[in-house]
Amino acid sequence: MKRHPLILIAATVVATLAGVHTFGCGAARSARSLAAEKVYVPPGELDKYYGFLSGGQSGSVFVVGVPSGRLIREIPVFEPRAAYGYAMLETDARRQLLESTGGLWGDTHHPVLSEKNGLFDGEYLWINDLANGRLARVRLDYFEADRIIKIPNLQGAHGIAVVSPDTKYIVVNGEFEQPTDGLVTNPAPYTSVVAFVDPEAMEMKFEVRVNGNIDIADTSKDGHYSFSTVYNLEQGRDMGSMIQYDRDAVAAIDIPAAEKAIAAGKGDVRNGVPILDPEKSEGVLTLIPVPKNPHGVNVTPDGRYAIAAGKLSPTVTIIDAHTLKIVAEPEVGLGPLHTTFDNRGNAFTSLFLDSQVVKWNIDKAVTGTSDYIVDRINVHYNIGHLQAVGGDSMHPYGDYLLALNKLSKDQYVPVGPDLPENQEIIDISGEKMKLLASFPTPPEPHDATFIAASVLKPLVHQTYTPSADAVQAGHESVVRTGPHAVSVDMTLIRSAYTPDAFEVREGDQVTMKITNVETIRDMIHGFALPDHNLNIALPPGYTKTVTFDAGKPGVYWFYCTNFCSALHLEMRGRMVVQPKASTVTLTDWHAAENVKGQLVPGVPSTGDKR
Ligand code: K7E
Ligand code: CUA
Ligand code: CA
Repeated sequence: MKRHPLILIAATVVATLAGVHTFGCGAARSARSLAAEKVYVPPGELDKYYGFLSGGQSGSVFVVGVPSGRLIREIPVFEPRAAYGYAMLETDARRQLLESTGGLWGDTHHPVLSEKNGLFDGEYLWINDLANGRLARVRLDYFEADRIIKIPNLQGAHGIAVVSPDTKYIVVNGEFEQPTDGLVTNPAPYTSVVAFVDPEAMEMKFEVRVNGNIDIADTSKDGHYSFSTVYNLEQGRDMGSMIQYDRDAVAAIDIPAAEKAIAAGKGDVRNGVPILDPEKSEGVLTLIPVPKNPHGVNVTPDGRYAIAAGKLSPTVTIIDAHTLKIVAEPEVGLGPLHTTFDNRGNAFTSLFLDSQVVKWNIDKAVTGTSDYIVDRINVHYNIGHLQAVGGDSMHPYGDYLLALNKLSKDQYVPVGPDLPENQEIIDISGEKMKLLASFPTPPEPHDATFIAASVLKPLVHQTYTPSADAVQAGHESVVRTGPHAVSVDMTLIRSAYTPDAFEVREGDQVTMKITNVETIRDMIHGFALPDHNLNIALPPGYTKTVTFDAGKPGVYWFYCTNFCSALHLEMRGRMVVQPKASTVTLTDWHAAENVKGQLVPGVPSTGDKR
């Protein structure tokens, strides 16, 4: 293309002016590029940390890369999810389990990682369902929920924690109090329990009765105590009566003492679980008075202190985690909710009302040195949890912190009256905190936990190991197993179903065992069957058995929903449902088919089937 010289000159002038303009904003620009560089992960490179964010009322866990903030995966837990074929089918055992334990939804708040010697080992992640009193475990080698249990004798499974340093139990706090005998005929007094769950078997071990709406949990690093905040020592039934006292409590449970009392048969068994009444078992429960409707409790990485956030008091209470004595109660700001830690002796507390993160020095606060506040940074807006990478382990990494904000307000283009949640990544590697980047999430993460990619990545499986009953290539079959029952054994590999056609009759029950025989990571095939409410996703090596009603007579094309090759769209097949009275066989049906298809003028037909 030929350009007029004047246009070239004009373009040069504009470019020069733009250059001058850029130069004028140099300082602002370079602060931006510095921040961008800290969170920029170039295409093809990997994030340094896996972040696990609870999905709140999404009922799931979000997997986010840190520092990029990229959403890498959603792990469905308490909610069916079509994209992964999770708990979708009425006959699916996991769906039936969800239905029988509270429903096809959940409210996940607190993701916690398994520990060995106080280090995250990358084996499991646990997550609570506040609404329906459940606890789920996610296997991190498959990123898949493998166990879900209902916790008996409590309502509102809220705070959960791993008993350090080797994951002896998962602690689950029951927040909503219930009549003691579980009967509405005896409404007073109300009570609740802290539950101790075996992490491997996912079975109840014992419970300890605690009154007053047990909220957030953590444990001492030596595994001796569990700590739970209690915000309704008043045992009020409405908001006004819950804020009468100046102090509520942190409930410290002496775990070895509780185990001893259980072993001595001191528990009253209800719904198969022994419950300890602390009034009858001395030394099990200590109530430490802290102000006022406390929320979070977090143990320092060195295990010396448990720190309770005051919520309605502008203070945090620093408790000696061995003697259970209060050692200091410094002011930090308005609405303190949760605390996390770096590897240099600093704590970071979220301030819901101030919309800030405050950084403070633990030793200085304990010794009463006046300059214990190190820094404050504004977040957007009304922060709930915050979590520094590794801040909930004995070895924090100390470089990034995630602020999990409840309201995004003006931070994103509006998407209706309902706006996304706002997560912000803060650089905590220096003395001053620096806000680096933000990213929106669906509703509504509460807490997060992080593990180094170098630890977890090598543990993640490439494929599923085929189960003993997997369908082998070459051994596919269609067998009538009864007057009204047909079994189909099917394999999937790029990009075909074998068999790609089968025939059943109206009124038949169809049982399909489908194996994806691919051996390459991420080579997923779907099986979507129209008008049968059936879509499953099969990762490589995976076998799924489904049973469904044949439905109305007709031809139903099943097809692959996961893009798998250039011939993905051709990956399909047919289920033919014959009317009850029909005598046509599959052979007749093949023979009678129109095999030519429509001819394109001038293009010779190969004569193949359409
Ligand atoms: Cu503060 Cu459920 Cu952890 Cu929400 S809880 S914020
Ligand atoms: Cu298989 Cu697309
Ligand atoms: Ca209270």
